[in-house]
Amino acid sequence: MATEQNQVKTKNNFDLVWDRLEKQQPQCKFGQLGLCCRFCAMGPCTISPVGSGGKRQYGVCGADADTIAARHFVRMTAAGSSAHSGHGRSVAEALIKIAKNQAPGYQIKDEYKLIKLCKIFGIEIANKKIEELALELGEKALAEFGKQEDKLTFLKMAPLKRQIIWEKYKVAPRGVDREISEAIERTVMGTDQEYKHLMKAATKCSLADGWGGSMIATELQDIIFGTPQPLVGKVNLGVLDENYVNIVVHGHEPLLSEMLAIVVDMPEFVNKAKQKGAKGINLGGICCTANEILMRHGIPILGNFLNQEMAITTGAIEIMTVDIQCIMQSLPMVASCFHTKIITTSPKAKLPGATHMEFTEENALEKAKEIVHMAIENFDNRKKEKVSIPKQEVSLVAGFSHETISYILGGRFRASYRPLNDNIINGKIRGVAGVVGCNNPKITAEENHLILVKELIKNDVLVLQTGCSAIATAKAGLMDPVIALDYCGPGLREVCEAVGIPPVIHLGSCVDNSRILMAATAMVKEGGLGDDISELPAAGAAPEWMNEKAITIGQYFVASGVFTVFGVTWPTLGSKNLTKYLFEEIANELGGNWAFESDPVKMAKLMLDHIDEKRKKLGIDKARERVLYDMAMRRELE
Ligand code: BF8
Ligand code: SF4
Repeated sequence: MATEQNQVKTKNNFDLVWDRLEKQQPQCKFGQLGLCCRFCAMGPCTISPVGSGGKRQYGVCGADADTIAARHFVRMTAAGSSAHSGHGRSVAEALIKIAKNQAPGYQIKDEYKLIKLCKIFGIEIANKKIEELALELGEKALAEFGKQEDKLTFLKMAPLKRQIIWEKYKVAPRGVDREISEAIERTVMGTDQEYKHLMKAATKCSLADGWGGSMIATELQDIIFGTPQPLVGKVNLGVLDENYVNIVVHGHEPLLSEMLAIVVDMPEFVNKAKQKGAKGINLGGICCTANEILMRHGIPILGNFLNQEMAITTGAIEIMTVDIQCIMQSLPMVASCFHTKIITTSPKAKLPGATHMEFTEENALEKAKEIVHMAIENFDNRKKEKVSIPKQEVSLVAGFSHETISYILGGRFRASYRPLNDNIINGKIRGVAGVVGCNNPKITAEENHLILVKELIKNDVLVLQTGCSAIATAKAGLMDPVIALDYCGPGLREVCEAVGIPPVIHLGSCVDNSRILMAATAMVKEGGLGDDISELPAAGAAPEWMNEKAITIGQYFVASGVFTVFGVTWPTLGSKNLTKYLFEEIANELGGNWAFESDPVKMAKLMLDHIDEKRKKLGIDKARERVLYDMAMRRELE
């Protein structure tokens, strides 16, 4: 393999993700159906798919299709939860260091949110300095990961009815680490082998992500970097500028990218760049870290997951820094055909062929300066003949949070979800959808995101977005209010025009799916739309998912009461029982359930049907019946 890669390099040629996908065909059917197990050395075992007539119904240990598919599903949720929660833990540790004055360059930007969070965590506020509060909150947040018996603090933010459901079905999570560890323990050969019981582990460790690790990441980042406010940004590869030194941040944790955002504007570095013949320094982002710095600084986004290699092929990037999650190992190989340097920065993640420059909160400012300096030096190595930047770029409005939605709708002095609820009740807005997740090379260039979101807004559904899905629709102009309004149904359009929001709202990165949970909770608490998230006319979707993290997010949406549809492929299809449980029976316990639909138009229909069913149950379905005026009626009205 190494030799092959070297040959590729010398030919100045490279494979991209789509080429590699093609070379992987045909992909293993057992794996696709969740019917392959390698959990012990009696295996690997594969189970004959239902209807194939095959005789292999049990693994060597006797595990059946239900157990094998369920164990995989549980491990996916554990992996996803560990990834988001590792991010949340880093932010809690950073807050502690900031409070102790050990993190030069960082500060507490949202004191209001700090105090709000302190109250939630039961911290006495009176007569304490901001640093003391930050330290106490950081320590309490960090302790959430290791709680052995007590339940997670943020669970009590959920609607009361939801909390009772979690208690009743014994899925209210304890410490994040404990739930992840137990999930993996239960999947070890010869341990938990009853698929519904295994699913409880998946639910607990997913809820520990949504209402734990991810929520901690989101809320504490807001304290450190500021709660996002609506702003205008730009997206697509055209945001690169051949006259500038281009630095790209890729990955998930904004701790380093925030620092780079400060350093690239420092006059000493801008002047250095100018001495090299550049007009200045241009910072851009890819994937979720891009969403984070867009939301708070308006720094442009080059693209999402599938754009990471393409970005390098522009030949115009001096440095791409990467930290954790969704980083393709191929980056250094592609970069070796250009002058681009790939820098790994996390103590947790290295890449063969990349330069490792480990970053901590203590050295962040210095490391950011070093990286910017390296980028400026590398500008000399850029080969003009290899530079080719696509022209495409489009503007978007980003920077929404569950709090800013409330301010925008109700006004700063009477911030409230009331106008949203009222417009749902009167039928101008049919419902709300969370459309999130990755993009996947198995799907034609983000087609599913675009078709689904357009279908939803056409039918008056307000769409909340995060992650790579948000970047996909932003690239198509759906987060530019002027462009997007043309795709809206009349009711949604009227509300968006009156309030001044796009019909597709960018809520941030994947850990910010916790903002969707909070927005749904705020809608329930506002009143008039039932007593629980499961009663809302709302649905979720990840039409092009690929990462295990998406499964964890979906499972915590479902376990929070949301009907959730995934596209591309579904990992339990080899087990009829488990699939029936996830697609139907789980709703009897948790109020939400999964569906799988690869056609985005049909996916939209499933979501709309669900929204309409909820409207009917709430008794607000009549409000949507609109009179269609014919010419005679119009004349009469005039
Ligand atoms: O966490 S949407 S491809 S970048 S996993 Fe990854 Fe998927 Fe993008 Fe952000 Ni989320
Ligand atoms: Fe096979 Fe059972 Fe071992 Fe899995 S755990 S590899 S099904 S013997």
